[in-house]
Amino acid sequence: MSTAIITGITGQDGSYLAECLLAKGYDVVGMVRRSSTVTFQRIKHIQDDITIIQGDLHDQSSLVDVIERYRPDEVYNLAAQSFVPTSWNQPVLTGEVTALGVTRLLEAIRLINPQTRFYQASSSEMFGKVREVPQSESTPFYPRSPYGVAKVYAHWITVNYRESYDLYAVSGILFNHESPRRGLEFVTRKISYGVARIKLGLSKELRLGNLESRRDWGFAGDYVEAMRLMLQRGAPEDFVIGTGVTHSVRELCELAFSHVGLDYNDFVVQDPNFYRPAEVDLLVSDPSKAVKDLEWQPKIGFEELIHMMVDEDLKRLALEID
Ligand code: NAP
Ligand code: G4F
Repeated sequence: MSTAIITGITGQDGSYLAECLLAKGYDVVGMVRRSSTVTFQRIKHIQDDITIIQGDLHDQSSLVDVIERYRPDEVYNLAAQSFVPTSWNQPVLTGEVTALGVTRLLEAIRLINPQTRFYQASSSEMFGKVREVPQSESTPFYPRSPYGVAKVYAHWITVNYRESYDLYAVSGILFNHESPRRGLEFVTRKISYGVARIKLGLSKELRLGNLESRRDWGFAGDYVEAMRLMLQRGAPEDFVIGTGVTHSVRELCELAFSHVGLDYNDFVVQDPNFYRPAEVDLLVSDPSKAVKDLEWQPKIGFEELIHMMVDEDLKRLALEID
């Protein structure tokens, strides 16, 4: 039985990846940081099937301890300060966790158990002000936020440890992926939750930022399978993962509101407070390498994804007000 450590197991992707690995028969160890309240909402249904250990990407000795204790076959580094706007308010923290945290983890693996296979959660935000359309593994990076800059560092340190120390270390360059477990601050969930609140009479408007920016949105449950596949190959390589289709935030609003019989024009208010100092206007992937070499395909399309998120939020809120 293989042992996998997931950092960021309490996050959206961590919870889906844990389910995916448990279904494949792995021993799953989740690293969580200490907090004053429990953050296990997304994993409470599988808590009895996994091992939880405390550790923090800020703290080298906690990472050494985790690797020494479990000597894992695979490590999936999903932990990060992952919200782009926060990276302008907390640029140093973002760099410490999202960039240097990766070096700390790679060092722990290199020194203690170099045969461990390592997955780094890289991001399409690294393409930023895109140099070509669509974006593939060979597209140059031009990050537009402290988060994007931190992810570029994390990407290259992963490549560097692979080339310097012969580690099986790979980087998955994932485009936006969403689900009913997405944090409430990200635009898809902000909209699905906002639509549900308006439909149930709990809110009158939804305040958003730039409606014209375009993203390649897929379903998180599909994307974690690609992470696993990247660690099962003969040689370590990086992959772009996305749907190859792009939509605007405005289209997302139209779809989500019309799903419950409403017109978004009656409720969406554009609020400059949600504009970013520098925007990523357009992201769209070329996932052909993953389709060919990983035999990976997204199963859930954009419309099904947004309907699923709105339906889940309606269900959850209806239970709360019952
Ligand atoms: P998420 O829901 O924000 O989860 C982030 C996780 O990191 C949480 O479990 C969080 O723990 C943990 N964490 C934060 N700081 C930490 C620290 N100092 N030490 C240890 N753990 C820490 O993010 P996600 O959407 O699942 O994304 C997973 C990863 O993929 C992230 O690295 C993200 O940047 C990257 N990514 C995401 C997407 C996407 O569209 N979702 C696309 C490309 C790349 P708490 O629960 O305690 O906060
Ligand atoms: O949902 P978002 O906050 O996601 P963003 O910035 O693309 O980042 C997410 O995807 C990355 C992969 O590309 C990950 F690496 C990262 O960790 C994160 O998961 O914003 C999407 C777009 C932006 O252009 C933003 O300006 O939606 C636009 N937007 C418009 N109004 C808004 C809002 N975004 C948010 N969060 N809130 C708004 O009110």
